Amino acid sequence: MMNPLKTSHGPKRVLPAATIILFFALLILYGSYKQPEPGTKYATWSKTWDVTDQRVLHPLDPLTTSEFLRIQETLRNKKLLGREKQVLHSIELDDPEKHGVLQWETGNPIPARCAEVISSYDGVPHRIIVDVDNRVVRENTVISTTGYPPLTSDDWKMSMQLPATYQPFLDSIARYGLRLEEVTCLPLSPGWFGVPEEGNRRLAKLGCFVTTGTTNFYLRPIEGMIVIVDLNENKILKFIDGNKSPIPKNEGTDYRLSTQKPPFFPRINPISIEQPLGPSFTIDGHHVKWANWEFHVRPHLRVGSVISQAKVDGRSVLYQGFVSELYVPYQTAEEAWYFRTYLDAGEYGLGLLAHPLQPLNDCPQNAKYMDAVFAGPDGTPYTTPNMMCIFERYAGNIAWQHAESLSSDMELHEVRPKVSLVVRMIASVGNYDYIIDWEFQTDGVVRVEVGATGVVIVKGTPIETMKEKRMKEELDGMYGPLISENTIGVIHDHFLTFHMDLDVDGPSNSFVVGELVKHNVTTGESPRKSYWSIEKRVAKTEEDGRIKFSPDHPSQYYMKNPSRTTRLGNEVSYRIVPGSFIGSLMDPNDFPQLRAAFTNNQMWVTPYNRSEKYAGGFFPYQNHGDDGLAIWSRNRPVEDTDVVLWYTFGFHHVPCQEDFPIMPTVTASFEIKPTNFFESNPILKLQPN
Ligand SMILES: [Cu+2]
Repeated sequence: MMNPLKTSHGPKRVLPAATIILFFALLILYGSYKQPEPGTKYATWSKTWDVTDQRVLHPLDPLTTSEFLRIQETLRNKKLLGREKQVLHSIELDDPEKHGVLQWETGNPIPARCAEVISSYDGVPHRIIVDVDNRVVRENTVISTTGYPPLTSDDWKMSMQLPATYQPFLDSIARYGLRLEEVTCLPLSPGWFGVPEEGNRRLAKLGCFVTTGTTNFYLRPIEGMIVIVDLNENKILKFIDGNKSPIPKNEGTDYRLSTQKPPFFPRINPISIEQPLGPSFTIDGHHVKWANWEFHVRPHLRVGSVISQAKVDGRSVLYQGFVSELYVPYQTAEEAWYFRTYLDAGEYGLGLLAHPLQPLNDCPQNAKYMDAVFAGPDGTPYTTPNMMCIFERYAGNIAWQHAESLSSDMELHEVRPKVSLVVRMIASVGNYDYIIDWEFQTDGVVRVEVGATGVVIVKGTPIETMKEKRMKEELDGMYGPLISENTIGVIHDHFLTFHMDLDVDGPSNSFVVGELVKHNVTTGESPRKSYWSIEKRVAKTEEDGRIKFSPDHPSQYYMKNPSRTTRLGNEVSYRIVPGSFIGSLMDPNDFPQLRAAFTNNQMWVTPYNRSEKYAGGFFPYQNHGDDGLAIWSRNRPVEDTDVVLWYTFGFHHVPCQEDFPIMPTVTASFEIKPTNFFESNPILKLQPN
């Protein structure tokens, strides 16, 4: 089904001004860009596979174009839009109450559609709930946390223009021999460090880059230069110009195919997945059915994508899952760097920064695509086409197999190929790109995988190579390895915290920690000296559900339904299977860590609360750590009730030369796995190819 936005009769697509500025900035930067020679395409892709549907078929369907227009009209009528000193930050579906969604069945009337509007008046942010169908404002409350909403398009535009009017900045770039048009300064979120002179000001810290000779300006920083801007007063508060490292050269920084010179990489022939009988999944609006799975999926401005009501064999597993926050602290204490401790989802917006996926390369040939409709700065809807893709993955792996070789009178070899279903979106948050995949397997496993790629943010240095002997102070002052001449890849972390509202066979669940315990054999009856077993305990309160992983004290973690057992009397559960995990090495009282205290544990379990969605708080921008998961989580009961699991994983990133000029994707993942959920292997009767 085609998106009505794409027909000539649909409303005009309006991009937020920030996007427009970035677009023009990129156009200028791209300067001499030439399209690469089109290669022979063996795989083809048809736009008629677009699946975005603008009807509201499910209570959790995202707001449609006509709903956005109705909200815009309602806000205008109530004088809540278009007012002086008014800024619209976001409009999203206000999820209906969970019990209403759970009771809803296909064919029932859709519960009242409400939108959550975040808008500031004279700098004071409000949360406004608009009843979309009845065109009335249901609530209008001031949001009172220490943080601010993400930067607006005007903030971007104004702050980027300020350095050009500031003489010390102009003098400084002249000393580098740079012209104004060769330099761009981008606003960075400043974090919060209790610095008195920053007080209660709304700030951005601009980092400056040289744009000539490359599209990859991130690799050409003017090191040590930071322009601190007061966003409310439209003025430069402070200019830091502390380091006079040379600007790293532009040779080798470009990653576009059109700029590469031979010899090229050995040719790999085009590859695609053939599905002569078509895909095995269906999408009705935003509801996906495939094999033994069904779920709802929608784009989201802040968190990128939301999976809801995932059921296997008609039994509920996950009410809702999404990236709750993404914390990226850089590990240097220098003046131009210490504040770079980003909370990307809440400070920038993963859905806002999602690019249209490129068919055949971002997603395989057999993918279907879903558009997103969001509201621009004046409330007018616009489309991000192909924001998500859904495809069946066959990577040549095996779902199960056995060949019988010990018994000579049997010739047995049974094998089943592993095919899974992937839901993907990619957020390009400035220099970094995050590939967020939800993979549904026929055996009931759900794998959440995040890939990180893009450009490593770098620090300029006078050091050209590591071959000369260096003073200890010089090495200590690097804060990361040399990844190219005069270019340091600064050490940092990526923490991804997922909100996983597991509802295993129903909403009332209990979290179980199964400790693996060593026992000594002391009876003398066996040559063995030791063995291990599992000792389970049920988390009664939030405190019991806070988990720090330790390889020396292995445990297994389950979400069970205490009122369901298998025919054998085993407790029906899903196991949370950690993949790569990391813990923060920062001091828990360090300012960034106070704001990202949700990363102090790898797992938290909290009672379900409709308002507790964002681990870093509602407005992480400059907040003081006074809102978010670590604040909500006290010692509430979590046994046999509706609970949410928060899972943090990610990477410690010590960059290396291979990360230059663009980083090969690294991935981290975790799984939820049925454990005594089914009576036996659920894919026993899977058909072979
Ligand atoms: Cu990294």
